[in-house]
Amino acid sequence: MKRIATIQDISCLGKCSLTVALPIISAMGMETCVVPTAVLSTHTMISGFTFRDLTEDMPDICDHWKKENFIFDAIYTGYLGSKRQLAMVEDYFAAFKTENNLIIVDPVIGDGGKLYPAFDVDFAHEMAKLCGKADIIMPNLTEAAFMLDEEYIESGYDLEYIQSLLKKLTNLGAKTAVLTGVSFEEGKIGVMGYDAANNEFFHYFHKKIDTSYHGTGDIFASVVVGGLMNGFSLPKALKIAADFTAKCIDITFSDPNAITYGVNFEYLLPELMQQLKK
Ligand code: PXL
Repeated sequence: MKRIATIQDISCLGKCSLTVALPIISAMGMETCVVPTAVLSTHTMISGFTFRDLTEDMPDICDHWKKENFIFDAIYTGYLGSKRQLAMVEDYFAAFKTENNLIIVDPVIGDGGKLYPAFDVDFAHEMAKLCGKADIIMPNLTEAAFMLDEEYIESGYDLEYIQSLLKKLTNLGAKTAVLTGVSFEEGKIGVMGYDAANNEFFHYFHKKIDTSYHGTGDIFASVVVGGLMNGFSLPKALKIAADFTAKCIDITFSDPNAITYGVNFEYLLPELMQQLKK
């Protein structure tokens, strides 16, 4: 059984970070080891959230795992709360990177042209440094713009612009960069990736649903991790993840009784399992 370590917060209610990564990656057949970086009552988009910092536990967990010689097939990071945590995550990479495993960084710092409330431009630059240590990074356009000091362009950009962003992202040091939320035409949205070693671009687009929900980036990234660990190529894992995330949004949007702070991914997990058999 493959073993994944995922380092991100627990938002007790809010369907994001560890509360989606853990069920999704486990359901996809992997042992999911969690490093909770903080406990929040909800994600930071709901006002009044509580926050207990678990930074001090991070080095101890790392040291214990190292002492016991645990190995991981992937290390996947999501929302991280401070520069100190970024430095500690680098220690995890140093401790557990092997020739055969994957470091996957989802640089969760913002969306819709804005950084999340807890972050500033300086943090974006530090996150860019962490991306330099990864095999695969998966920013959205907002995160890419902030990490690269580029202007955020919401729409109307062309293929050349996206390709140049992808090249700049891999110039940070990551082997492969995937940009999410890319849209060249009305009604379609998807992902575009770049494998720097082979100078190859790849993409996948699907129908755009005109709404957004919190946590869908974490769902997407978790399914990509699970897909890769199931032996799918990155383009195939991206397709599975994009279709799954889009369907989660679709069924939530069309349910008048649905909650508004996240999507109903749980309902679709059995269908995701079926995908793995194909
Ligand atoms: O979904 C990303 C995310 C994860 N964790 C926390 C967040 C956010 C986005 O705002 O606030 C705590």
